[in-house]
Amino acid sequence: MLQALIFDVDGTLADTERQGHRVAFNRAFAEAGLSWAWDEALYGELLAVTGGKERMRHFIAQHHPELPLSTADLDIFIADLQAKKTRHYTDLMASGGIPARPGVIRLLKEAMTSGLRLAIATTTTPQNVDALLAASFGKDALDWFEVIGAGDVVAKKKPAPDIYQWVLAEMGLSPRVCMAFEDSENGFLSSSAAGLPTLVTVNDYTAGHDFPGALLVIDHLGEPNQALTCLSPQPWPSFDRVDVEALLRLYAMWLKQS
Ligand code: XBP
Ligand code: MG
Repeated sequence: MLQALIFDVDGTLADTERQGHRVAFNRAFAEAGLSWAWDEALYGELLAVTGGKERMRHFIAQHHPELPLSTADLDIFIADLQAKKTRHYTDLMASGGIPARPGVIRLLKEAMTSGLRLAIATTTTPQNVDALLAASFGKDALDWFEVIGAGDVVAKKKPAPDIYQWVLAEMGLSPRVCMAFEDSENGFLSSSAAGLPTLVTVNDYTAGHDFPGALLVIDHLGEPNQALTCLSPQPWPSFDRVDVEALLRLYAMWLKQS
């Protein structure tokens, strides 16, 4: 029986990358006196690397190998930039935030009413999760999630399954009684490798990604006045939004074939 829903954060709960994290990175670079600026196109490419510290390390290796820093100094340099960036991100959230994606708050509340347990499995930092939830989900939203698996709580980030495995262990659940919600190829690979059936809501950075075996690939979870579009599998019984009843149908179909 389906017991828990485990949500990714960035790109899934809210579309935080383009106007949130990317802007925060650029403000951190400026604060550090660096001329670096990640435009929307470059950021889309850099998203292939999950984790802000890992992404900056990749960017430096690719675009600024000339940086005269020893390995130890580079670690310190990146950690300092990430601290600056996290402060800028949480300030951005506090000053207006990024809205929850369509249907997310509705489904979370319906899931709680139905007795489904909720958790988060994300590559971003716990501070960023707290800031987004407080700004865009309401001050009690932090209590909705039994477990928040975030950032460096695991050594290997998505697409490795570690963060989902950590959350499952904390909840004492098998992956087969849970469902994951993701937005990106890295996230989908992570939840799938951990054995969870996964529903994907794409965004404009991930619409071209592949999600073989996903329960459903849709543009968003839908609202009564904002019907979703199903991208895969076609044809899917026509319905305008994902509610708990739809999740249970998807889960039953997945159980039968898995
Ligand atoms: C998305 C990420 C994060 C953010 C930046 O996480 O990969 O790294 O892009 O946040 P997810 P940090 O989709 O798993 O929620 O700078 O805090 O890493
Ligand atoms: Mg994501």
